Order: sequence, then C-alpha cells, then structure tokens
Amino acid sequence: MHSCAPIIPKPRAGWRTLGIPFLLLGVQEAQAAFTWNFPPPVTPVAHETLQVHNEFMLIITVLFTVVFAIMVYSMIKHRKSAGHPAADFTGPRGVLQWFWVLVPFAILLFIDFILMGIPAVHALVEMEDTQSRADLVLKVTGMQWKWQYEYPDSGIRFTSNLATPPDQVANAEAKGDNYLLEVDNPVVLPVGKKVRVLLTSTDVIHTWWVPQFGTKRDAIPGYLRETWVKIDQPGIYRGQCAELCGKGHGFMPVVVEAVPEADYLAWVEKKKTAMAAAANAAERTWSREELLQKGQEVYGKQCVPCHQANGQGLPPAFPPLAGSKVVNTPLLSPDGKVVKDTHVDRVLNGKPGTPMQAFKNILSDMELAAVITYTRNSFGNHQGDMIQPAQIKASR
Ligand code: HEC
Ligand SMILES: [Cu+2]
Repeated sequence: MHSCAPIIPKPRAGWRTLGIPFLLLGVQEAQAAFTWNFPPPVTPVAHETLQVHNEFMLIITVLFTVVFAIMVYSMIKHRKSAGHPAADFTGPRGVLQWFWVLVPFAILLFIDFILMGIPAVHALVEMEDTQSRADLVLKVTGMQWKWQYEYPDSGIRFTSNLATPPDQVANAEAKGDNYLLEVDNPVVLPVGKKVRVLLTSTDVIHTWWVPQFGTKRDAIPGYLRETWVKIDQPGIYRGQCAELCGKGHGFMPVVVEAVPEADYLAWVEKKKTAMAAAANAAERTWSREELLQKGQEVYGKQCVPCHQANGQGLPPAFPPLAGSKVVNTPLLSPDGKVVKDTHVDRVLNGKPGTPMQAFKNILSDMELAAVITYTRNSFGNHQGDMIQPAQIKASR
C-alpha cells in the first residue's frame, strides 16, 4: 500500500513563478510530451480530420498572405504623403466598385462551399457512421472518477482506475513516464475491426477522449451516445476525460491497448476465466484476514478518491467513514436481507443524487464483502464482524 497521501497535487512553485513563456518552452515534465503537431492518427476519422485540418491551414494561409500582401502594398504605394488623393466612390465609378466586392465574394464562396465544404461534410458523415459494418460493441460508462468498460458480445465488464501512485501526485516520489495516463485495466481492442463505442455516465458529464483516435464524445447521464474507432496499428493509446467532472477530473485517464485479433481473442478468454473465478469466489467461505486484505486493496482503488486513505473523507462533500453512523450499523436483517440506510445498503445501492454511487454493478460479490468488512474494521471502526461474498450474493 502507498502512504496515506491524499491525491491532491501540491502546487509547484516552478510553474507559478516561471509562467507561460517557460511553460511554452516545455520546461520540466512537459518536455517529454511537447510536440508542435498532432499525435500520429491511427483511425480513419483521425486520418481524415487531420487531412481536413491540414488542407484548411494551407487555404487560410494562402488567403491570409494574399489579402495582407495586397493591403500592405496598397497602403504604402497609395499613401497620401506620396501625393495620392482619396478615392471618390460616388457616381458611375462607384457602381464599378461592386466589381471589387462581388469578385472576392464569389472566390470566397467557391473556397468555402467547394474546397472546404466538401471535405468537411465528408469527414462529418464518416464520424457519424457508427453503425454500418460494426464488428464489435464497446460500452463505456463514465463515473466519478473512473471508466467502466463492457463488451456486450462476450459479457466482459470491468472498471479502469488510475494506476499512478498517490506519492507521485503528491510529489513525494519522481513522476513516471505515463504520469496520470496509466490505468490498472486498459481497454483491449482488436486492430482493423470497426468498434462501435456506446457512451453513457452514472453521475455527471464526462468525455471519453483519445487524441490519436480523432474522437471525443461526451458521456452524458441518461443518454446513450456513440462514436466509433477502427484502429489501424497495434499500440497503447492514451487519453483523458475531457469534461470537467469534479475533484478527480484529472485522475480518470483512458488507456486503450490495440492488439492483433488473435491476441484480442486470447485476452477475451482470459478475462472470461477471471470473471468466472471471481464468481466462484462467492461460493467459498473467506477468512477474516483474507477479507481485510482484499478489502484494503479494493478500498484503495475505489473509495480513496472520495473517502481518503485514512477514512476521514473530505467533509462536507465526502463524509468520513471513520466513526460514521451508517458504517456502524448491523450488517443484514436476520433473514439475510439488505436493510435500508445501513452500511451494506449504502455500498450496494449508493445514495441517489449524491456522488456515492451504487457499487452493486461495479464490484464483484467478493470485492463488496471485502470492502465492507474492511471499512467497518478500520479507521477506528471496531465492529469486529465480517460479511461473506455468499451473503452479498444471496441478498441481491
Ligand atoms: C465519487 C465519490 C465517492 C466514492 C468513489 C465513494 N463514495 Fe461513499 N460516499 C460519497 C458521498 C458523497 C457520501 C455521502 C452520501 C450522503 O449524502 O449521504 C458517501 C457515503 C458513504 C457511506 C455512508 C457514510 C455516512 O456516514 O453517511 C459509506 C458507508 C460509503 N460512502 C462507503 C463507500 C465505499 C465502501 C466506497 C468504495 C467502494 C465509496 N463509499 C466510494 C462519495 C463517494
Ligand atoms: Cu470525467
């Protein structure tokens, strides 16, 4: 386990005092990541949007140069001190001036509608074509502050949490190469397959964004939105949540591992086996030590962002679990049912309308039993009891 450092970055004096010019020069950790151009595109949409961008840059640079060259030339050449009188636009000469209005207007219309409009509309249509010939569906759910991934075809479901150690965030340890861009469970996708990506959220708006995919789409609670990717090269692609979604917004990266199809299929089998093993874990009786140990691990990943490593929370937004009334309630009713507003109820069902999410569908029976047992026997809570995965399973 890491030390009890909260994941709130301390301000770095260097950034604040050196300011923007040095920031732009790429001092300190920004240096490695600093480039002038876009990262290499790896999906059809990313290729196309980059091409549209480059074409547009070329067109507007030419326009800018030509227009400004004529302007500057005219201003200097026909200046008053060189003896040029002001133009008179009245009378028949004035009508002729319409020529100088309509010709550039026609040129701009041509550029906008033909040279820029056609490629832009083509790229837009391509972006929206999420359904045709899709090989695979990936469902992405944003939650404070992690991503949940589901593969409806194979029944795989897991959450993907930040893997950067809190000590690096607190500057107690040197920052790694993929600082804040690393997760415990990356999404694995096959290369060369069209993946339809469905997006939603359980709490606030998040955005699933991987720059090299050229897609960036909001995950909105209550809506199902979509985008698609077809990754053309194996590799690890990193991105971030791109919608300010609260305290942990900077701590929910996206990591996608694109692999050849055979490796993908092998990964699917491995995940399925692991999920079956997790389901079997609910069948046997666990010792108190096992539950406490596993519970501490689950707590570190799932609960620390809000309730903190020491269980003190960050009141008033996030209540302490240390000494909490809810935590210190009896476990289940005598007939094994979940009682409303008790510890088990709060963790399984969350509290609607607050950031406390329902962990019923995020964690396995084993993980739920472990984290509940752990929290009621830590941070000064001494319930001295435990709950078994089988009891959680039976109570569902
Ligand atoms: C995104 C932030 C967040 C995360 C992550 C989170 N909680 Fe909470 N939790 C809250 C908030 C906010 C409340 C207060 C809800 C309310 O208004 O009653 C709460 C309340 C609770 C309570 C009741 C405390 C009390 O005294 O009212 C328990 C128990 C609890 N959480 C356990 C957990 C466990 C266990 C985890 C990890 C598996 C977890 N929480 C993860 C935000 C979070
Ligand atoms: Cu977010």
